[in-house]
Amino acid sequence: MIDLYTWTTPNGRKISILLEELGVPYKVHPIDITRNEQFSPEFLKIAPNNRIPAIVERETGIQLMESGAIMIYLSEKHGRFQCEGIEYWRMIEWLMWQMGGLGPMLGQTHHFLRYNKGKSSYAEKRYGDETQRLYAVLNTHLDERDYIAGSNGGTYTIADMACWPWVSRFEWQQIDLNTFPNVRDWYLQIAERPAVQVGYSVPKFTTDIPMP
Ligand SMILES: N[C@@H](CCC(=O)N[C@@H](CS)C(=O)NCC(=O)O)C(=O)O
Repeated sequence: MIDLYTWTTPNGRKISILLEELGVPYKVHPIDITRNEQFSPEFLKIAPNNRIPAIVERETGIQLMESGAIMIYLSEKHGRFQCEGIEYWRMIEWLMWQMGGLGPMLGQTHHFLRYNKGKSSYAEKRYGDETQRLYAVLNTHLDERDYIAGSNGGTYTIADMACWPWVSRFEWQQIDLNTFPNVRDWYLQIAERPAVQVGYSVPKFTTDIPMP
């Protein structure tokens, strides 16, 4: 049994989607980051960086923060949603790309293009341009591939599950997904998965999965 500490954000949804895909039992503990619950002393014992998501595995007592580490741990433990050989490293490469680039940059884009529009034209241009660049990189990578890693067109892995919830906020990022057709097709294919549809609404329903 996994205790999942999460909120309705892309980083949180990565883990609920993975747990749904794995079919692993888990108990959801909502941490409302709009009410600063991520700073509570109880949560800080599990996640000292005061960010969701975090997990506790009851059987082993293992506590983990950082969505990338959680995804690697769970997928390796269950031997699923992984690649082999060099493609394992391709998967890790793109997981790191998401953790170091797509997530942090698009997070800034949400701040400056959605929540604080008009406050800084410099930041709007910087993060808007970077968002376009990152989508173009993913679009080129998905040319002639169905999934981010794996041979022969790719296989659905944690690299896809890590990137997908960030792309699901394309409207917040002022991205027209139709201008990145490979990303759009990849996004729509993953959106059809029942586990993604359930995991998207953890810890609670906010909206239907956005459609381009
Ligand atoms: N690198 C971390 C980032 C986690 C993160 O930024 N979580 C956000 C929600 S998506 C959060 O908890 N924010 C709370 C805050 O900014 O205080 C991960 O991937 O787990």
